Amino acid sequence: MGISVVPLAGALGAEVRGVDVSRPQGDATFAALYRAFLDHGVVYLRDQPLPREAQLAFARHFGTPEVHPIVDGMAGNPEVIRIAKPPGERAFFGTAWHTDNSFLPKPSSITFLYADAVPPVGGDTLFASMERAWAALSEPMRRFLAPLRAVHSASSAYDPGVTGDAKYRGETAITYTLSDAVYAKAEHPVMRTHPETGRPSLYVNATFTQFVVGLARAESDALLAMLYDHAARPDFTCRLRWEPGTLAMWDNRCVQHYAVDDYERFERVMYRVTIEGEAPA
Ligand SMILES: O=C(O)CCC(=O)C(=O)O
Ligand SMILES: [Fe+2]
Repeated sequence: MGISVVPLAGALGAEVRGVDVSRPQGDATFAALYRAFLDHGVVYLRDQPLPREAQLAFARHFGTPEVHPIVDGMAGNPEVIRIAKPPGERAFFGTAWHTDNSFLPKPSSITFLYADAVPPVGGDTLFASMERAWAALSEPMRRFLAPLRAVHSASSAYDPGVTGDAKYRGETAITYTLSDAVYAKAEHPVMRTHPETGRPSLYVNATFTQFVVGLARAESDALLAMLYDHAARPDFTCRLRWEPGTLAMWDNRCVQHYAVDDYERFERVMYRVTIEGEAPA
């Protein structure tokens, strides 16, 4: 049986059918899947029975899984983060627009997220095409932004002084370890070019981008607020409804995402693997 690709929305997203990740795949299958991923920014496969080792093995076909410098990985598999939300708690992981780990000098290229337990309704993930966002800016604005750089840091999302220290004291389902990585800074271009497709995209996000280098603070704040607003336009987005056994893979080099916090009463358990990226250019 061949692979088929069924788009989810006009801007990005597609379901890939006809791949059973738990079985050995030929090179042609990986090539077709990777092509769909590059074309659509985020792809997902339904009904995948996938133990952690198999998820890691699958991810390794696309690069090197990394260990998160702040969020604790699983005991036996440090490259896997268990994103669990118990019933009765509010979701906090990923509940704001971001690209994964843009605070690193080499931000994660790909994220694999596997749904193990999902609420009967709610807990969807939104994705936004930063290529669409870039292309929809006016030509003078693109010209202004193209040479600019911005500073990213994990601190506003991870500083215990800002976000509370419960996760650093092991009191939450997802636990963190305090290190210099929380306060480190990385500088990236405001417009990046995808290393494989050559397509330009807007590369700032509300979670990790702190300021645009060289602008006055008020200018930077106003500019970033406008860009965040612009990039979150529904026209550039798609929305993934998870089922147990759904495996998604998205491209952090050109896509933002947002984990919707609308299922307080229910449990949700996901497993995440990210792939080491390259310095944005
Ligand atoms: O739980 C989700 O839907 C996404 C969380 C997130 O931001 C991530 O896994 O990178
Ligand atoms: Fe994320």
